[in-house]
Amino acid sequence: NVDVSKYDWQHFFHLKTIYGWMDDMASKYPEQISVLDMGSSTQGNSIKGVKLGKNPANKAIFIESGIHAREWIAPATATYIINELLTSKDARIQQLAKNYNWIVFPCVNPDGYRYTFEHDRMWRKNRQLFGTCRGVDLNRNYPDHWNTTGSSSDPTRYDFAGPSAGSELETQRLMSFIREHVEKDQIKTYIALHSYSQMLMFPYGYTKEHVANYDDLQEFGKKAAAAIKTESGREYVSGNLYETIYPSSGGSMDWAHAEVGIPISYTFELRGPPDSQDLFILPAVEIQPTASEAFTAIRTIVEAAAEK
Ligand code: ING
Ligand code: ZN
Repeated sequence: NVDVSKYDWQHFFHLKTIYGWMDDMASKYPEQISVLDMGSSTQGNSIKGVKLGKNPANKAIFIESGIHAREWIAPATATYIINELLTSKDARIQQLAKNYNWIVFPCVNPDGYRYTFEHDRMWRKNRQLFGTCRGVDLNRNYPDHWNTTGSSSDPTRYDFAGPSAGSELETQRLMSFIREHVEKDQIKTYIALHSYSQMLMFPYGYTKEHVANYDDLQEFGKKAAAAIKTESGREYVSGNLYETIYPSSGGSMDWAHAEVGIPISYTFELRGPPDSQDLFILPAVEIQPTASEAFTAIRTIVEAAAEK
């Protein structure tokens, strides 16, 4: 059993604790938040999230994190955002909680996330079995120019795209959820959280060609980076994914933007540690400032898009 009263942003928590905390928040704030379930993963873990805000007239913002198991700062940031939207005294944040619905799934790769707590801290993929090795990189498995660049057909590799586009149950769960909710919930913004590199990126990952709303996405990204700089002094780079980090296909963001048509789509690379060999292992004291600046960036993007 899990003591969810101990949930905070000074520690990293196991999947069960995150889920227990979400249940706890839903019972504390039943008017504002409900728990959602996309269904089960390959190994039978639920993919749980929350919906904040119940005004059916509101547009929605969708946040996905933990697609890569070892990037622990991403789920921690997602729960920080949930908590801020529910409890902040800041009028600007309260406005955003009132004027938008927020759908947040902190651990879209629950098998991998558990594995990093229970066996191997540096695991990235899901835990699907392929002969003698395991794991598909779920952020290479989406059916948009699948496995055309920056991914691998070799199951032993960290960036294995899977045997076919959308082959993985976790991918299918997220795709069905988005397809079912995009119109119903008016999802206009899609944010995927990763670490590390301090980047705010938008599509495409698979080509350097520019998306139709490139200028808007670049403008919002630059504003968000400037807001982070003001808040913490950290430098985040903004740009299209292909030219900013590395060419890569089959990511959830490209799919959400190009196939589903969600106009405002970003992948954030959050902080890495100041000095370490293990760039995915962020000291827990960095959770609060990292999560805070990420939320600032998201708010900036949402507000900038609303003014257009
Ligand atoms: N970076 C991302 C990765 O999946 C990315 C970058 C995002 C690629 C979206 C493709 C699509 O490699 C990390 N750190 O995981
Ligand atoms: Zn990642």
